[in-house]
Amino acid sequence: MTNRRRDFLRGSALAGVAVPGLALTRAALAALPEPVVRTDAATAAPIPVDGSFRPVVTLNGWSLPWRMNGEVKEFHLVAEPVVREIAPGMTAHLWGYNGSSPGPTIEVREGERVRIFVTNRLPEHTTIHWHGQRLPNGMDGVGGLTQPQIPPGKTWVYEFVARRPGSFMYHPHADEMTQMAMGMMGSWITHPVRRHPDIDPVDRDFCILLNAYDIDPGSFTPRIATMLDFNLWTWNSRVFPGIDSLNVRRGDRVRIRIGNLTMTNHPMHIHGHEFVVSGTDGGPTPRASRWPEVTVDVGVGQMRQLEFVADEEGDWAFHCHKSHHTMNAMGHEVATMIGVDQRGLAGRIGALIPDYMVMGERGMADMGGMHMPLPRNTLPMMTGRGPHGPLEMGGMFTVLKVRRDQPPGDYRDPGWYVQPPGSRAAEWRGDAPGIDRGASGRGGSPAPAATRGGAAAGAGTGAQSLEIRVRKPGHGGHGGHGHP
Ligand SMILES: [Cu+2]
Repeated sequence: MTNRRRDFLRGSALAGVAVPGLALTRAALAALPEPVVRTDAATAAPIPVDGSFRPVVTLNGWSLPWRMNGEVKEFHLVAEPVVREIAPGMTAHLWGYNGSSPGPTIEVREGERVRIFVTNRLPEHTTIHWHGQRLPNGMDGVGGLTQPQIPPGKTWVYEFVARRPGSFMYHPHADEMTQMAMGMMGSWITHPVRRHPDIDPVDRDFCILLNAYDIDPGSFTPRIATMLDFNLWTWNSRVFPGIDSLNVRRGDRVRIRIGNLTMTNHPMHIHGHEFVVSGTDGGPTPRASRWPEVTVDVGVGQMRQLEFVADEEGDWAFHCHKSHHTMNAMGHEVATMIGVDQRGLAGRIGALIPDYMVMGERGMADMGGMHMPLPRNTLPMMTGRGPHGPLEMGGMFTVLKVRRDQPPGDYRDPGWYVQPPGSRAAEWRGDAPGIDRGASGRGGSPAPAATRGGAAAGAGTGAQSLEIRVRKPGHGGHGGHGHP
């Protein structure tokens, strides 16, 4: 956790250098709230407030400071190009707000009048749509339908009352395919003004936007025409191991607000606990409609609030359950080589193709411990190290860290969990009887596969015959990650 004020100052200075060409004069800016900018990807401490609500913690993000102008809460968003660290070792050239992608989280109280100044420093026009809000039609931010687009260099003003409490999002409704593929989005939280029958106070309140990018290894700018074949599955424009852990005290009531602005659904899964969905972008769910889950699908354009009591100590995986979404970019044209004896193959092919490398003979786990030469500005496909070895994860994965001694209100990483002696899975050292395959008629274990040719391997003879087809057809034809 870093000092916010210092970061803001440093961020402002950096942004001034990185994004020249500000169209506003100094005099014009004086009438607007100072645009606060933050460019680093550390999780910021919750914004200090007067105690009227418990602020959220945006994972690898921050909440936007405001100015009170009479009874009106004023914010200033600046749509602009940003440089985002996706994880240590890779940065992306994105578009965002106030120095970051996603933009800062906006936090208000139910019933407040809110005024948002939006300055456009992009090379093309934009708007902001306030996803899920009740507001006057002219404030809905749909370019061409409810307002003309905001031209480059101009500042427009939105103003409405935050009428209902809940978890919302904001994003452009102008050249959407480009602007959302480039990272323009943010979270909006409206806290209840008083105790709401369907909203419980919580001890920790986290906020995550699911997004996705298609950035070729070695390049910096997303391909914006991609519809499904993204290769970086991100939370708040970060991938594991760049996503901070969720650090909580044992017994804390925890809320995680998750919005999905990717082009596919994400089944979000938490280990070791059951949660309920306490709200959507439609508002708090009635208590009678809640049931325990360990996975909830967050559809495209949806928001889900997960809530649970963190009563089991440990390091618990928290991830999207689509296994391709917990991996980073790679060449997905790779053939499945499981079961193929590749001994000697690399040398023979290497004579034809320098730098050729065989992989995946025993599954892809070999990759987790492998140090492959990578192009500049990309990440290993399966990476991260835990206390017991390689984690073999990337993308939409992080860790929920539950500790009895995590101080209240302290969000710092407590390090890895030390399991009580004798409570971890371990190697069996007793007798191991053979496997009786009985009725299968095959009798005994199949012999190890021998390689013949490259495509199919015949192993054993007669009743033990087992044919393994190892080259899977049709890659790229069913929503994979490859670039056709
Ligand atoms: Cu997913």
